Amino acid sequence: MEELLQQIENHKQEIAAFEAGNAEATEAFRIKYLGTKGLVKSIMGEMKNVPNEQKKHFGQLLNEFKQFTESKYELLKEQTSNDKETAANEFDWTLPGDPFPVGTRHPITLVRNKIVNIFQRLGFAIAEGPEIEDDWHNFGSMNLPLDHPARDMQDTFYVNQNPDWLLRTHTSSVQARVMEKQKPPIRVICPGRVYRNETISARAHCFFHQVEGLCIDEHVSFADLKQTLYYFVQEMFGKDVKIRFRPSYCPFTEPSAEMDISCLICGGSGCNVCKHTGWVEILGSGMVHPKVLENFNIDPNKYTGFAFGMGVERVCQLKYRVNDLRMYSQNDVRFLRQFTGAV
Ligand code: 2U9
Repeated sequence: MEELLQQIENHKQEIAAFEAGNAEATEAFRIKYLGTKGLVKSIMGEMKNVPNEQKKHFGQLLNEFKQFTESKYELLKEQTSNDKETAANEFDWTLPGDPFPVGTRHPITLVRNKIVNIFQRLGFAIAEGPEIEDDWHNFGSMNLPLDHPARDMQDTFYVNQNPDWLLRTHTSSVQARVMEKQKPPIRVICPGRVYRNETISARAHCFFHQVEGLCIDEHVSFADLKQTLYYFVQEMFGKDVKIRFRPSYCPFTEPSAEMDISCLICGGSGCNVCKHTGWVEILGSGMVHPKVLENFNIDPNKYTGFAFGMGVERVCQLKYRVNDLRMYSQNDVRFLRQFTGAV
């Protein structure tokens, strides 16, 4: 009997030390100790060899051994059989979700929207038109003579099938279409892509984006032009920025003037960006040429108008110091991402 007691003690130690890494090991434990041919059953079978006067004492010991083994099995089962469920219960549902990568608006879009929005607040309506234009809307009606260099194949993309068709070189063609349909008062802002036959470099591209404006009514003066553009600059670049006008030449405006703003980098004291002049050019403008008004049956003795045009890339360059035009169309996300939340 001593031997049996020793055996039970050894098994108890073995069982206590048993570790199950997974559900299969727990099942192996069950078969080994609690199965129909398992150890507990076989030790129970030893009862028949125990003398009668010791049966009660042994019976208690064996039952205790059986319960000990069963509770160990329950513990192993809990530890291993519900692996997945346990993992799910331990997941912290309050953690923030995985970031969802979203795109950003292109800087040209952001700046164009900002420009357009400023003029909309002044009562300008947005007008759009086709990128493939005819000679009249792009050049003829704009008072560009037949021998004007802009009309040259070297400067303008013509459509092969029809020599009268071209890729618009400015969005003035949109204003031409507005004037065809609508009579004064006219106040439109025309954003859009334009094309010019240029060799691509840091400073030139074969397409870029313009915003042009046109305001025609009775008694519209150069003072209106100046105040409108001054408001635009203050909204776009801030209240401290100064403006100046320089006389220039443009076939569709007379008089014409280029507008500079005080250099945003040095504030006017002189730096590389403004070539030490304190000023940078931002747009072209002028009073609509009487011939252009006549081309659309608008009486130049009754109506006057001002117009202006600017390159969106140029405004973007001044605002964000982009110094290579090619960046706008390379779609390098390292460049594009920098404008998240800008403007
Ligand atoms: C109509 C009449 C007049 C639009 C104008 C400019 C002056 C001008 C350039 C600025 C830089 C083009 O993008 S750029 O290369 N624009 O200098 N544009 S006045 O004048 C118009 C437009 C439409 C019917």
